[in-house]
Amino acid sequence: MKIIDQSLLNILATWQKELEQSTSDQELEALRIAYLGRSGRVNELMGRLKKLPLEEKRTFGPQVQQLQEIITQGLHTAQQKLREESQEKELSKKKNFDVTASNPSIFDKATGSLHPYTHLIERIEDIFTSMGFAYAQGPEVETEWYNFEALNIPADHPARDMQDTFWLTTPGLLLRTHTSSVQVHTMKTQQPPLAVFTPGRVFRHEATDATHDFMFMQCEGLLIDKNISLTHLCSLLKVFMRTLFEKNDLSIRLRPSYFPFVEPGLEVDISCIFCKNGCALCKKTQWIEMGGSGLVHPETLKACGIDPTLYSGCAWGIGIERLAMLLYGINDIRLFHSGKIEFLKQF
Ligand code: FA5
Repeated sequence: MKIIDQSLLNILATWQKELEQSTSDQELEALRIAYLGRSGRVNELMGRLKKLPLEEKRTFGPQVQQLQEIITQGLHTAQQKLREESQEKELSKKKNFDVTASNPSIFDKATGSLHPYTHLIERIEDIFTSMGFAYAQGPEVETEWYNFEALNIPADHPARDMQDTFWLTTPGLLLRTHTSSVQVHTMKTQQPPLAVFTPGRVFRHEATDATHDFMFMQCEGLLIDKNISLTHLCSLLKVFMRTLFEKNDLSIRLRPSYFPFVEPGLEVDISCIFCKNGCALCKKTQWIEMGGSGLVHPETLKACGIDPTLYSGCAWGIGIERLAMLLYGINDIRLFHSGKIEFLKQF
């Protein structure tokens, strides 16, 4: 049946215009609701149809039905076309995908940054090499001899309890508890004079908190030559710390302490870099603890094949995270291994 009723022809014309303007699934759905939905135009016409006299119903009814079919078919065709177009687009995108092309917007956002460790170790390396020290390293899985015995800490020595150890299942093997074991490797393989620094990872079976981790980094400095004394240790520490903190008036304080592989053993403090009269960071003492140091014990020199009557040496070991925390204002040591992007992005 052909549509001849003017009001229906008007609806059809408007529908066709609106259909041409609909370019997305959402717009087509809105059109379907507006025309075929419960309160849509077609249902309105059905309501009108019910009220018409029988004679008019006979001519108007089939025209309304025809209109409904045109709209249903039109919507179906438009949806089909849209689907085909989007499939074609996807296909051509895949065909033309250049795996070698770079996307500058992604690279801008995803630029990596150096870990604070890398920053600090590079700085430490610069200072040591400028003082004539060479880089040295040793294994992280260590033997009891290198980690303890050669350092004058025999098996029954109470000093073993100072560093809680991760023992491996193979007897005599452990994860090194300090970089002092690298002193032993160096002295066993090189004859004095020697000057080395040894940044590296160490492990202790300890509970963690904001300033303690079970895996952290240390850097050791070791100088062996004839007539090395505390004066050398003091001045090396002073130059090292002043350069690292870029503070020419920074002072060093050495306090008596005990490490079996040095004699005397000394705790190294630096004057607080944040205050002159005491603050929360230095716990009102004006001093900040940095690490251990001392003159290499004759027993250690002997164990490593160096004659203590000819040579003497000084050594010191500092915690790298504790340094980084001071330098970069980091308040929790556990952040270093947290893998948190927000933390790492700041460096
Ligand atoms: C030692 O490990 C000695 N080997 C240092 C040394 C070297 C002494 C040469 C004499 C001569 P100590 O256990 O104090 O000493 O550790 C040195 C530094 O490592 C500490 O001052 C601290 O900065 C850091 N450190 C120690 N334990 C932890 C921990 N659990 N988490 C983070 N840093 C730590």
